[in-house]
Amino acid sequence: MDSEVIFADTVERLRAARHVVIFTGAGISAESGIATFRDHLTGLWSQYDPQRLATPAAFIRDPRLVWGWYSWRRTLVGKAQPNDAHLAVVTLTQCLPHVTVITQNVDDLHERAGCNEVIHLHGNLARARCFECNRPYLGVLPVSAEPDGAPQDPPRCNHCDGRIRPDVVWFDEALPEEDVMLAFRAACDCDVLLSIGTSGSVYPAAHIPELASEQGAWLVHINIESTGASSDKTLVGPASLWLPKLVEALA
Ligand code: BV8
Ligand code: ZN
Repeated sequence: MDSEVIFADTVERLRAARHVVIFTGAGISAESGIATFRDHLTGLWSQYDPQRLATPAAFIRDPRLVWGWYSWRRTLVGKAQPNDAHLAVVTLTQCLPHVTVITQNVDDLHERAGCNEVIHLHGNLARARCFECNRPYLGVLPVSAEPDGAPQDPPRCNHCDGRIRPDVVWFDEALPEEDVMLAFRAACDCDVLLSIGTSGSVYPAAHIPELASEQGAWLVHINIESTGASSDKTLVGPASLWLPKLVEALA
């Protein structure tokens, strides 16, 4: 089906929807200048594979390197602004009767755009906790001194002197149970699921669009390239193009 037909059908489905899920991945933040997870890393980090840095084993092996990478990413997120796609998501939450926003992203751009409730499946860069005792770290999180980031000593826990880690879900770590349950329940209940800027390659998060589609919801991907199962519908193009168009058509 071509994008215009998919677009027109999606507008009708959104108009009639009782419950809409908006499921986002790194692609929605790409136009805010934040590299996606599958983009090649740049500078100092170009020699590393994110999947090998985003693990407990990497942090145990080299806490300075891993903490330095997250400080750099936190610095980039702090400098970035929500883009038109994030803003359009906020408008959709305001103009549709019931919208659940679920993100795989660890940035806070949905919140800074004005989304009040966001289910973060993979945690949040803006928070940190103790690697040993899991207590939240309430100190100020350091930013990267170097423009490209650099290894950095993680702060220490006031309670047990353990190393502080980013409050994100690393590979081979369990996702937050409550958030997963809420996300899966929304996917099973919704009439429409917009899957925006995700390669659908990370589980269990990638089950969410599949669950929605299996229970009969209208599933549409918004991505710069065709994605998902061959039978899936994709609005091919940047999220910052398609989401404002959907908002305009619903007005
Ligand atoms: C777990 C936080 C069990 C950290 C992240 C084999 C098969 C299946 C699964 C597995 C397997 N082997 C291992 C697993 C499990 C593993 C997994 O899924 N691995 C994959 C890679 C094979 N999953 C886990 O380990 C999970 N935990 O299973 O635990 C368990 C249970 C009990 C007890 C103990 C353990 C944990 C997964 C979470 C990992 N953490 N992030 C950090 O960020 O540093 S995941 C990471 O990938 C990010 O969160 C990111 O969001 C996420 C998914 O990627 P995307 O968001 O899709 O981003 P990506 O770059 O891939 O794609 C971007 C897309 O945007 C592209 O399609 C592009 O075309 C598009 N795009 C670009 N620009 C735009 C655009 N679209 C629109 N507009 C644009 N402008
Ligand atoms: Zn501690």
